[in-house]
Amino acid sequence: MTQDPKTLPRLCERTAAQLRGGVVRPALDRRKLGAGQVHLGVGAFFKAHLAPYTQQAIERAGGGWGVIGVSLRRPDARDELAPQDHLFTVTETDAAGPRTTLIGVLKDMLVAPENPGAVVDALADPAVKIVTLTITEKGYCLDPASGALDENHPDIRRDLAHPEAPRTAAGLIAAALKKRLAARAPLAVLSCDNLSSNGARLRASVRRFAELWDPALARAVDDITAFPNTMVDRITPATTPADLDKIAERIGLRDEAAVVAEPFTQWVIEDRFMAARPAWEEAGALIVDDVAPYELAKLRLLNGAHSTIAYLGQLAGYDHVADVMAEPAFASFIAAMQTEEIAPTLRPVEGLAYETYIDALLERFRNPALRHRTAQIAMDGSQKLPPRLLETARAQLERGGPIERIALAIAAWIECLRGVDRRGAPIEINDPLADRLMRLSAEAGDDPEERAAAFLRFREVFGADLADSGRFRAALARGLAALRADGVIAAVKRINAG
Ligand code: CS2
Repeated sequence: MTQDPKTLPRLCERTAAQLRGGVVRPALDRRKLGAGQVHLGVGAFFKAHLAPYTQQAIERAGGGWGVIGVSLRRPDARDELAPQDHLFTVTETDAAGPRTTLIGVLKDMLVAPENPGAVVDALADPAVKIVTLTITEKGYCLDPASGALDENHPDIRRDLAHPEAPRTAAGLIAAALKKRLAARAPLAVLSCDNLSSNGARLRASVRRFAELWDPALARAVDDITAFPNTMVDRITPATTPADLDKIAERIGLRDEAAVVAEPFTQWVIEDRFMAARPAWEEAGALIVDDVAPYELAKLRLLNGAHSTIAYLGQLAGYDHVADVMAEPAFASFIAAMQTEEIAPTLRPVEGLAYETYIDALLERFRNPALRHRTAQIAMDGSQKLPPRLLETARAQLERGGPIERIALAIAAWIECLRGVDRRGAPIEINDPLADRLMRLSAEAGDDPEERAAAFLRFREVFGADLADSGRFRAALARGLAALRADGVIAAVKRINAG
């Protein structure tokens, strides 16, 4: 008889020896591991991507690179991890079946809103040389269209009013730099989110925050801090209760912090550090002079296609990416969009064959073992669309290239904002600008030309330029009209046929 997976003993230091199911264990001594890295935003992506890289780097090259984890908002991650002595597992899954690794690099968890001072102290500790961030696009409090710090953001205003007890990433880093300055303790801060030029943007936003608080600090930021650009990649769906049960059954212990991801993983890091760092290259990371080509290829070809799958899929009533990709009309639309509308905007780079890259992406999207929800990717469209699809559209407008499929993807996002799919089932809108966008959707009406024009005036997303592009407006209106007249699959076929 098999035991109910919910009643199995909890994973922790004491029980870890009982793990079964071929779990790979960390080859490092946790008790002796110093804390040299702080990570902001301990979610599924950190657990599935950065943590395994740091673990392998320590296993192969040593170093005191244990991680202090920080949650910027909720205590959930700490509450899951603390009873497990901060141990958790990562399970890679595809048609070949699951493979699980135990991760032991996380040493402690802090929750910023509960104790901002403790987070600032951890970030200011001179033993800490590396800060990594996965806080999602909205965590940076930027104006999505311009990419500059949104000085009117309520969280930024609050942190500027109380800079000694900050809660935003920019505020926490600035407060820590102030303390580090006295000790001249250099630091590398790595943004690992899907923003273009993520390091440069974070640097500019921290500098701007500092300038508004204490101009002397702003002038000193570059003396002690490097902000390398990075490209991160691993598809990591949110863990479901069913995943937790399945993993517990296989490994014989209950891991409430478990994550599931695809086998593929990639990390490209700009070689811009001021002090020591984990030997991530030993774990397969690429350390390069210029991340931009990798980052643009990934943001536009992977994330741009992902968002397109998410909005077209949601509108047509598909819950998972792999199900959307199983519909031939969608699959050929995505492939054509990547090949004809996105790849031509990317500069050719030695060693990066876009055709092969696209084929591999389509295969990854089809992974039948990953239950990646379209609703998860559809979240925060106002923040995601500018770097994923609108920058591509701008590049195409400039070179006179095709934009019809990109425009249909944007039209699908706009149609999702009605809050119902084409079968009348509700679509939940999760977006920091949800209220304004949904109001706009209701007020913009049904006429495709007027609806397109009304949305293009939403500057945080479309900037000032796209509203003035007659070509873009017309393509968007055609996309909206096709989705209304034909239904989603017919619209996809029609636009794809040209
Ligand atoms: C996805 C990404 O949720 C999303 O918006 O597009 O999280 C995507 O899975 C990762 O960037 C893959 O590396």
